[in-house]
Amino acid sequence: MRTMTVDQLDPELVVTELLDGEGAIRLTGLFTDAQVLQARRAIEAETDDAKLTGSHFNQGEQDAHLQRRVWNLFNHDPVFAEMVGHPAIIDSMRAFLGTDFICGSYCASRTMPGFGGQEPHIDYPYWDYHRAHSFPARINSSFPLNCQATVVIDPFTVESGATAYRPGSAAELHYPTAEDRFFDNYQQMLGDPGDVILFYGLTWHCAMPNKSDSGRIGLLIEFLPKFVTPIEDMLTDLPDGYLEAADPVVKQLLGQGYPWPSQPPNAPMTE
Ligand SMILES: O=C(O)CCC(=O)C(=O)O
Repeated sequence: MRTMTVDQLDPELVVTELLDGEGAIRLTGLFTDAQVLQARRAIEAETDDAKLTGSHFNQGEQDAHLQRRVWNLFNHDPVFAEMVGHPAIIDSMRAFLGTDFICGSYCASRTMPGFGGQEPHIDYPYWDYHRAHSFPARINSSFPLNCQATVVIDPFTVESGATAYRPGSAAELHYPTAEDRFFDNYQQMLGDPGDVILFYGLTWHCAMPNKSDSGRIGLLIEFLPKFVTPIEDMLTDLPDGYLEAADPVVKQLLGQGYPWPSQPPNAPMTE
């Protein structure tokens, strides 16, 4: 996986690497140890054994208690809004998805020791793409309608089960099946706390078994062009006044800059 520091970042390179290259790129050292620690403490507190409820699990996940989720991170510690708004992420997404892109989901995934790994999947066009008949004719991967970002909070190693992916698999929009023999040919998104891995959500990927003796936290962010419906409802539970007080980038990420749907349709935006 191509790796670069913030100083080396060229958003156009992100575009070519995600669309024409492996489909994933690692940006190193975006966040300080203090930010990472603050994020880790918040997720560990939320996913502590004593606090677990059904909302921490995905429906149908087999060993659900070993992959714990915290949804809508905008609604948790302020460090999460800081992280999603990092200029290196925002500049990359502006180049990849257009300047008015939004955030479609922002959650934490904490895999616990003994977690057995996920099924290979794609994140876009969402998890039901195996029902291909419910999507438009000739839907394809020729331009991006999604980007995923993983913020590495605990070391992403082979032992801790760093996300596995099939390089180049986004080139053809296809939900991976057993015939694709994903586990015969994959790489892992290895990274250090504070790194961010960007990948095109059509890339086949999955969390791998956690064979370490501690939890492995990653923050999973989905970005979308402004006109695509988010997968996660991040507005309903926000505290009163949150949006009014939010900075402009967070407002944009939460879809506040986009006028539609409205009745009647408002006039188009001007630059
Ligand atoms: O936690 C990971 O390594 C990836 C998780 C993932 O792909 C997902 O939950 O959709």
